[in-house]
Amino acid sequence: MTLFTSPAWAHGEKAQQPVLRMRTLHWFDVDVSARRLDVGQTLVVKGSFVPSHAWPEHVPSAQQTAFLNIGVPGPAFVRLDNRINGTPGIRSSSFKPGVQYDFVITLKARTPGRYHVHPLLNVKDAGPIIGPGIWVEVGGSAANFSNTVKTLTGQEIDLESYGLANAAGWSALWAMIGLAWFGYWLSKAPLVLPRFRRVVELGNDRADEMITGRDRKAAMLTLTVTLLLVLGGYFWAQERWPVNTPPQTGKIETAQLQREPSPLTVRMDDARYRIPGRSFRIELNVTNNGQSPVSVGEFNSGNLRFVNAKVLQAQPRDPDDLVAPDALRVDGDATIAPGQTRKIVIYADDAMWETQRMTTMITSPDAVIAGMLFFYDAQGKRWAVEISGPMIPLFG
Ligand SMILES: [Cu+2]
Repeated sequence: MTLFTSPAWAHGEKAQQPVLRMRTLHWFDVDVSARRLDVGQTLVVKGSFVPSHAWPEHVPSAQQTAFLNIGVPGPAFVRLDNRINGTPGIRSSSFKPGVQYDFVITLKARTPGRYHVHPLLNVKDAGPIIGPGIWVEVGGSAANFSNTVKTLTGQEIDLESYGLANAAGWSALWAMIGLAWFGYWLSKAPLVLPRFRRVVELGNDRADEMITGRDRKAAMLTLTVTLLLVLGGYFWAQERWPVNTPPQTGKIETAQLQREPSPLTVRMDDARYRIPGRSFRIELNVTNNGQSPVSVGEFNSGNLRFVNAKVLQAQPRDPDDLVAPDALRVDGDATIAPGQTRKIVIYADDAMWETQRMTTMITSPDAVIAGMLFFYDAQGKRWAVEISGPMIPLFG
């Protein structure tokens, strides 16, 4: 029982290959408007993601077709609105590497319970790529939930039950016709083997002799009833709902926001993961073309946040929030002055590498890692830079 109730296993976020977590999307600033709410109340999930430049060759890219959604087990919420850089996210879109997309998803709580709410991007042919999860508790009673909308023709409908009887009725009708057809042939038992033997005996040309006049009449009747129902159903629906539009399946282009160009150029020269120490050592070459000195405040990779406590204060919001508040350290002088180009060495050391099963990256045939580095100046202004490159595992 414990196996099934253990919350950390809820979505298999740990089961996703490290390469998928580190090199597809960098999620950051993900937050929810409330950690507790009641059925019928609104929950806003906000955050940003940047598709990686190091997107693996074998994984279909978000540049093709992708759709932003929320990952919670079951229909616990309904989605009221979904914006990415201000563009409505009702339809699929495509997302370019290196571009920052800010999203706002508005949900309404539907069923009471405790949910690990994740933003996720469904990438066509690749599957869902999941962002960080936050626990949200929904109280109240499911009976208080209502989900009505006004259609373009001014009709008020309840989406919880709209069209349900219609769909159930048609499904039942078709199932009955199917069963009747099946039943007719069953009534002629024995069926499969004896008839097969007859076919072999008579030869293919004369096998039709087994089909009687009554069989032909039954087939004709079934065909006529089927066609009449299809045609009748069509005319009935046209008559009853004269104005209708098909579900919209086209793609939409997501806007790109004007952002201040980054003054930083960062090259990853070397990355080594020391397995016994659960320690990532990364050598960087940083150029600061900005006006103010900057230092590294955070390394974010595969939804794990390694924070440099000297620069940034960040605490886990709940026990499953993957923030290590003091796990990033910079060797020697951490500040890069304006106009300076310098090598710095950072260490991201935390048991999270192990507990979140990131260490299986050493078994990947393509041991390339990627992550987001966040630089801060003294005023707290932040610059995000992606780094990527090959990683060498160290076993001792
Ligand atoms: Cu989760």
